[in-house]
Amino acid sequence: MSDTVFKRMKDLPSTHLLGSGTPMCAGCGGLDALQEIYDVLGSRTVFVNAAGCMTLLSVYPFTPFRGSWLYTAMASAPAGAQGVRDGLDILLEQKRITAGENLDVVVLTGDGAAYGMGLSATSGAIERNLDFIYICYDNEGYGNTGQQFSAATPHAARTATSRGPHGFGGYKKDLFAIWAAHKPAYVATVIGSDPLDLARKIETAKQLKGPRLIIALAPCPTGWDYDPRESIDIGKLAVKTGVWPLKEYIDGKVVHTKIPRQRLPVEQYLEKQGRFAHLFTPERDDTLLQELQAQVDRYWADVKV
Ligand SMILES: Cc1ncc(C[n+]2csc(CCOP(=O)(O)OP(=O)(O)O)c2C)c(N)n1
Ligand code: SF4
Ligand SMILES: [Mg+2]
Repeated sequence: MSDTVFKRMKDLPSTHLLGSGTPMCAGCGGLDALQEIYDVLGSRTVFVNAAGCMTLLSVYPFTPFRGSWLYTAMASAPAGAQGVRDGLDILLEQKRITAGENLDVVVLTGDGAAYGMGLSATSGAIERNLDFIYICYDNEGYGNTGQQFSAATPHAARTATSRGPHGFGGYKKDLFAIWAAHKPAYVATVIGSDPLDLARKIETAKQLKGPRLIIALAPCPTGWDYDPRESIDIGKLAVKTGVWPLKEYIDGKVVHTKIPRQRLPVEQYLEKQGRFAHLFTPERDDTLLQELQAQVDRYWADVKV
């Protein structure tokens, strides 16, 4: 992480969820998506959270949510969700709560937990057909600890642990496909900058039973190194360049909910972010830029419309 990023982080004004006194970075795309998701989910929700930026929303005994909040170890949120669901089911069976008092169990984690550390617990929970929604806000790195690379970091992005001339050498894991391979009830990608698409998908997820995943790309001014005012534009560019396909898996089929028919060049998305600055200065890295564009082109060439 560069000194500029830290300086910017220090100078940022704070924003709050539902009156919480907990400071988050201005322009946080994860918080933006969470606000929109929470609007649809409503207060009859128990959040089960693994360590990450959103953990800072709830500082015992306070939470900005109207519902409940349970904090778990990083790899264990789906196991925690199992315990909460089982507890609610027992209360229902014993008629100690009514169906109207039942709660939705919602795992909320970053990509570090969802794509990596918690994947084994997630796979087990899906196999057990656990009735839960998993929300992953994907800021493509371990944001809370200074943006080290995670299994969701895109190729060539600079992170605190991939500072070399070509950035991160690995490739972003396809969490959507990993979940879909388990044949769960629902999987969807969303982004806060497209609130209508997001709201419809959360409504759909809410109506279903069983394991359901929502992955929200979360533009992160602090970790991606850009001005917080650009968050919405960067989110829109992620969709318009085809970098972040908006899609859902339901009834065994994958459907793209927004198809960018005239895709913008990927570099319009990359050039706005300091984490990709080495692709443009001190001189253009045409090889890497072409590779990144080709990766996106290959994806869309396989999409049947
Ligand atoms: C087992 C374990 N290793 C490391 C940590 C330290 N840690 C706390 S938050 C965090 C980053 C989590 O990244 P992610 O899930 O992507 O959420 P984000 O911070 O980006 O919101 C890490 C590594 C931890 N809490 N537990
Ligand atoms: S580091 Fe990124 S994800 Fe974390 S609070 Fe700041 S903007 Fe949001
Ligand atoms: Mg993260």
